[in-house]
Amino acid sequence: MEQYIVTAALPYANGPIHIGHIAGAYLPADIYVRYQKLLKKEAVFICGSDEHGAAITLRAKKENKSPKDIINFYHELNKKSFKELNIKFDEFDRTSSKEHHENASDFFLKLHSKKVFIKKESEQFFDEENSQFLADRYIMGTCPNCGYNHAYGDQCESCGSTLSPIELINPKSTISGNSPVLKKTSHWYLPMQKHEKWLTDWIENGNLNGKKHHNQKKWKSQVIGQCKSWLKAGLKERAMTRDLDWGVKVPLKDSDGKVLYVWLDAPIGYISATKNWCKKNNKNWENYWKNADTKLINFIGKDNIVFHCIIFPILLKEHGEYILPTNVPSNEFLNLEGKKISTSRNHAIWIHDYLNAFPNKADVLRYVLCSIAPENKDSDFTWKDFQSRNNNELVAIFGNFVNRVIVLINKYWDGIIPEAHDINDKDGIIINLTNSYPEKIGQNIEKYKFRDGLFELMNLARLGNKYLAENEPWKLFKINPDRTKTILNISVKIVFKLADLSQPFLPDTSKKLSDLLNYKLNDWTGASKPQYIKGGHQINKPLHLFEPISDEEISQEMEKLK
Ligand code: B3M
Ligand code: ZN
Repeated sequence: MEQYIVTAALPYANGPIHIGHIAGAYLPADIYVRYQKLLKKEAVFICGSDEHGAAITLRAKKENKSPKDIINFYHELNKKSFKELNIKFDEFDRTSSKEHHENASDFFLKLHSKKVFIKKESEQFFDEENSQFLADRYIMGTCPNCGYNHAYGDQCESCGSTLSPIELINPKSTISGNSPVLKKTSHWYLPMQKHEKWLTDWIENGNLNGKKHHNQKKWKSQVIGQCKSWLKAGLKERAMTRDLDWGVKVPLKDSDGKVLYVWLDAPIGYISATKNWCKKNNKNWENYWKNADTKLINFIGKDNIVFHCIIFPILLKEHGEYILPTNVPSNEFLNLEGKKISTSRNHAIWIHDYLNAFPNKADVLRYVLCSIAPENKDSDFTWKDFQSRNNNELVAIFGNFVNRVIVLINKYWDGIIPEAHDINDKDGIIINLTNSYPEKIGQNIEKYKFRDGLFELMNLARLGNKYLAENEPWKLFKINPDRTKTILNISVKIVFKLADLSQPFLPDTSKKLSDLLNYKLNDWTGASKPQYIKGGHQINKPLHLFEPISDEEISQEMEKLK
C-alpha cells in the first residue's frame, strides 16, 4: 500500500520558532498531511527538535547555562507553540534521546564499515585558553571580501559570502576573545564528488538505479536550480565529524572529543522519530523507510536544500537499504516588514508571543501565512497586511457569508434548514460550481500550491456572498417564501462545503462550523460528493467565526518590533 512519511525540518532547540519557520516549512507540511489523511491515505507526520551543533552550545555559553538546559527549555516551548498553532505532528521527537544517539551511531558505523568515509588530517583553529577546537561559528574576524569586522568563520553576514575560518583577517575566538592557534586534528570526510553522476540523473531526470523514481516535473524549479548549481560548481569532500563535546559521539576508537556533524545526525533524526512513533503504534518502521512504496516528502526552507537533496541522499544511498525523498518542497524566505527576519537582532514574530497577544487566533495566522507563503520567491509579512487580510477577507468574506446564512435560517425557521423547492438554471450553476471546489483545492495541494488552494477556498465563500447578494432572500421572504427556502438551502450547502474544505487550512474554523451546523465533518471523498442537505436538519445559533482586529492592536505589535 502506498504511504507517506512527511517530514518538516527539525528546528534547532536554541531559540523559539517564528513566523518564517511556520510559513517556510511547518504550515505547508501540516496542510499537506491533513489533506492526505482526509483522502484516507496513510501519512505519518514527523518532526522534532534538533538539539546538537555549535548553535546550541554557543547559546548555552552566552546564557551561562548547560546545553541540556537550553534544549529542554526550547523543546518544550516549541512543542507547545506547534500544538497551539494546530501543527499536528504524529511524532515530535528530539535528537538528544538515547534512542536517537544509538540510531545515529549505528548509521555512522554501517557507513564506516562500508568505507564510505575517508579519514583525513587537517589544521583547525584551537582556543588554547579553553583547550578546545573552535567550530566555524565560534570564530569571528574581518571579512576578506568586504572588510566587515564581525564576520563568522563560515559566513559574512554583511556581504553574504561563504567563508572558511582561515580566510578571516585577524580571527578571534568568540569564547575567550583570544587569537586562536592552528592545530592538527583528524576527521571523517564524505567524498561527495564521487556521487555527482547519479545525483544529477536522480535530481534532473527522476531516475534512480536505472529506474524511474519520481516525477521531477513535480519538484520546484528553484530546488532543482539550486541543486544544479551545486553540481555544476562540483561537489567536494565534507567533514562528517566535529571536535565538540556536545552531540552524538563518534563511535570509533581514538575519537575522543569528536561528535557527528550535526547535519549528519539531524536528518537521521527523521528515522529515529519514525521508529519511536512505530514503537508506540505497534508498527514496523522498516515498512516505511525501507519500502519503495513509501513516498518520503521533506518540507524545508531553502537554506536546507543541499542537505536534503545532496548530502543526506548520498548517505541514505550509501547505506543501501533506505528510500530517497520523492520530493523536497522547499520554500523561500519570509521577510518581516521589508527586512530579513533575524533572531540575533530580535527582528521576528515569535509564535508563542503571537499566541499570547492573539489567543484563539491560530487560524488567522495560519490564514495569513498561507496566503503570503514564499512558495516560489521571498515574500513579506507586514502587520498592516495581516490586519487587512483578517478584516477584509476572513471577517468580510468568509465570516460574513456564514453569518448571514446562519442568521437567516435561525430568523425565518428557528434554525431548521428549509427544503429546496424550485431549483432554476442559475441555482444549478451555483450547485455545480460548489461541487467543483474539492477537486480544485485538492489539485492545488497535490502540487504544493497551498496559496492557490486557500485562495480557491475563499472563492467558494465569495461565490456564496455573490449568490446571496444577487438573490436578496431577506427581501423575498414575505413575497415568495418558497423561493427564499431554495436560496437558503443552496446557501447553507456552501457553508457545509466550507466546513469540510477548510479542514486542512483552518482546523479551528472547520471545527467551529461543524459545531454550528451540528454536522460531522466529511473526509475529502465525502466532501467531493454532491451534497444534498435535507431540509429539517437543525443547526445552532449564529456565532462570529472571526472578529475585526483594531488599529490599536496592530500598532502595539508594530511597536514591539522597534
Ligand atoms: N535544524 C537547520 C534549520 O533549522 C536544521 C534543520 C535540520 S533538518 C534535518 O535551519
Ligand atoms: Zn563580507
